[in-house]
Amino acid sequence: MQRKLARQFYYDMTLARQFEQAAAEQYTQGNIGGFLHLYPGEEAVAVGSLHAADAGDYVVSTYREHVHAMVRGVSARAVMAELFGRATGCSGGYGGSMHLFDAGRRFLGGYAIVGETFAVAAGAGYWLRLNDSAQIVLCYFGDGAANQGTFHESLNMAALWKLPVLFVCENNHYQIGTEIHRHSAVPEIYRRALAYGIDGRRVDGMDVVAVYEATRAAIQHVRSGNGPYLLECETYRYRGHSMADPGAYRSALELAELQARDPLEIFRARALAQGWLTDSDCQEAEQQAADAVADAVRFAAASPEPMELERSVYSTPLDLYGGQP
Ligand SMILES: Cc1ncc(C[n+]2csc(CCOP(=O)(O)OP(=O)(O)O)c2C)c(N)n1
Ligand SMILES: [Mg+2]
Repeated sequence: MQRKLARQFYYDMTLARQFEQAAAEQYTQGNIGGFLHLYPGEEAVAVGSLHAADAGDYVVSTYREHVHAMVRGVSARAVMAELFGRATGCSGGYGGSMHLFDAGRRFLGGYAIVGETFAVAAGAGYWLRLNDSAQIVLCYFGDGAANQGTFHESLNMAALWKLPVLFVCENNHYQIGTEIHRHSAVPEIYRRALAYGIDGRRVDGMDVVAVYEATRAAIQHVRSGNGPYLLECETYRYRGHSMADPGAYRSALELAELQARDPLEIFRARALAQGWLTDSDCQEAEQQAADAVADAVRFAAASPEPMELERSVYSTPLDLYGGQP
């Protein structure tokens, strides 16, 4: 593996881990409102898969999408400011944690509705197909979302029309507090795609290199005009479903076992052993990530509220009345 890519993987996963930790702290301090779904444990999925895509490819994600946006190139500042609901956020402060968006980086959003992403991705894929575009769409979704009707409707149409969509399942084995064997008759999500004539496979989602390689092969399949593909990444989230969930439905033993397969630790050990990275490369990346996160929090806290808020809600701007309704 190239040193440059190895460093990028390690930096991005470290930034992801530290960013989410800082977001949790800011939420606890009351600086972030609404819902907040965090990604620790799942970093290898977004980092490995998005680095296998081209900058011109489109990305559709869920409400657990801070890391996808950042790997896509949205700055930590713009993401943190959006979490704070500030005008400098990537959605102008109107969206918050679940609605990050950056059209310039072809990041077509986080979506709060479970299963919403499938139809958005199929629509974007249809447009690309109509225009004979070489680009594809990467569509992220959770294991629970595969039980939604939109999953089946969208996969059927995507297969029928050979749409260039790579469906990436982030199978963390839980739909809020319900474990996969209790919510899914077929717990291997990739096998559901086979029913629609879509190829798919499973990959270890705790191994960033395995995710990267599997995604490259899957993208090659989709970009060559073979229609959609479903890549299922088996992963685990360390925290509760959201900040409102203490995650008491799973045992300390289960959590400890999965944390022992930490994607950052696995990659760090492998990169050092293979000579892709040195210890000081890793320390430098960790410091750089810590600085970027601290800077993002300072930036968000110092940013103004979205002053246009009233104009987007009321048909008559309040300032016509000198601020009095
Ligand atoms: C249509 C719809 N139904 C229910 C919910 C409430 N809800 C939010 S997240 C979630 C669980 C989804 O689990 P999964 O798809 O596995 O994603 P994960 O949170 O594990 O990443 C549910 C049921 C919702 N947001 N939208
Ligand atoms: Mg899940």
